[in-house]
Amino acid sequence: MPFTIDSARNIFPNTLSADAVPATIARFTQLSAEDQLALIWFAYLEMGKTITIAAPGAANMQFAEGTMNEIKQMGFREQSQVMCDLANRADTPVCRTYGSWSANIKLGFWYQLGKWMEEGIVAPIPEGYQLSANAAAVLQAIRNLESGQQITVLRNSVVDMGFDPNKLGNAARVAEPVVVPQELSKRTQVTIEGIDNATVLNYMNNMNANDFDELIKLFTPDGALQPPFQKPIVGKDAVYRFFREDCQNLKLIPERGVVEPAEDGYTQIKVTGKVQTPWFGAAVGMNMAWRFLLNPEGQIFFVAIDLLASPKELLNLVR
Ligand code: ECH
Ligand code: GLY
Ligand code: GLY
Repeated sequence: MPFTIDSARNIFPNTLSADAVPATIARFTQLSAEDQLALIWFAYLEMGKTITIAAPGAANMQFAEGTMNEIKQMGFREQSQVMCDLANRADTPVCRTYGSWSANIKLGFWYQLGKWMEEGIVAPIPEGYQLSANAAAVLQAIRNLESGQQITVLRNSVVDMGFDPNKLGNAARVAEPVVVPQELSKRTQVTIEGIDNATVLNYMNNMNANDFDELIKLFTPDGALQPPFQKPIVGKDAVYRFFREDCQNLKLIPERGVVEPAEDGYTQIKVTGKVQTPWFGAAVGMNMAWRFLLNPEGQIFFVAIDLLASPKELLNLVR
């Protein structure tokens, strides 16, 4: 039987992903809005002592500016209410606007609010705020994660806030402008121990160059990409849109991999290595795996990207 997206998801089943991330988010989601905001505030302050976060670019922020200025004009009570609404995923005008934004715009919005909270322009977390026992336990769980997992918890909790985008429809989506691909002469080429497969090397190199037009050509028309802790994004159009909205300026640093034949002339390839996000640069290297399933023509039918449970998993290439 030929592969389906569902059966493809099970290639290299021994890959251990960082289950602590969704587990921590599930506990976080149970907390009150006040606790959620205070917890992120404390986590953010603690992390800020060791890693700096890059300021979002102006191009990124233009779409959030109207809403941010609206919040700036409000009194503290109203500002706190808006922030709680976001954590509660309420149905309000601000929550709907927020829900229409790409992940990076949501992160940039909170980055600015955080600055304004420090400056006293936006309502701070009340001095001496006491986290509930549950919230304190979740904060401790976050402290115990490695940095790549910590920033993933932060990112995913911010992305989950606001009105549910699935209820808004595609027309409402707002993302930062797409950058031009890097000039050919400036591109670096990855090398991966154990891998000389052209599709995999082109995948890494095109992603690193923001060359999404070339990158998408590597996929089959019904091909799919599964981001960490998400369902597969299916079909060339949807994957292309994901690249343009959510994948700019990533740095993929694959290290090693294995290739092996699969059924029906397909090939399965697992690669492990590091990934850096433009928000933290080289300060945070996330331990990642890519699990590719290529069709007999060498096109990508499926690729899963996993955040690994531990650095030890970087060496786990068993089939
Ligand atoms: C304050 C208190 C009130 C509440 C809130 C606050 C602000 C919080 C802020 C948080 C900022 C967090 C940030 C997190 C960024 C994380 C980025 C990550 C990126 C991971 C990317 C990966 C990419 C993998 C992929 C690869 C592929 O091959 C295919 C594509 C793709 C404090 C005010 C909320 C400001 C900035 C984790 C892993 C490799 C799947 C994308
Ligand atoms: N500062 C990182 C970004 O805008 O994606
Ligand atoms: N957490 C990786 C992504 O979906 O962008």
